[in-house]
Amino acid sequence: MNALLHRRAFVGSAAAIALASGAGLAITRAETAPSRVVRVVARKFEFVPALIQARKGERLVLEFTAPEVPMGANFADFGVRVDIVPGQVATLEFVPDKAGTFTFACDVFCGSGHEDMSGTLVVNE
Ligand SMILES: [Cu+2]
Repeated sequence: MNALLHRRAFVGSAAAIALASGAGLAITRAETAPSRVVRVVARKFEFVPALIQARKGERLVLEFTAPEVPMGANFADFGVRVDIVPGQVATLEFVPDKAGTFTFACDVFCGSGHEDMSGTLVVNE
């Protein structure tokens, strides 16, 4: 009787471990869904890097910092933008849904070179 109880408990544990493993696998898959992280510095009056490569359908995670003054990054072709505040990391996530070459620009006035402050996003198929 004791042995039977023990076995049943063991089987129960194995099932629990299998369930936990399955759940862990699902979480891992979600976390590792295709994504590309790019750190971009917005400084007077350029984005570094000025060229960002992405892939259509792949989540793009942009982490902006601005060491000098408040900036903005506007990807008008994709309808997304973010404010970049000195001392903080501004994260902008989106999934480019079309391929091509697009311009993004600073949309927060930051000084004499503001109007020319832009970068290029290349989205590959
Ligand atoms: Cu600006």
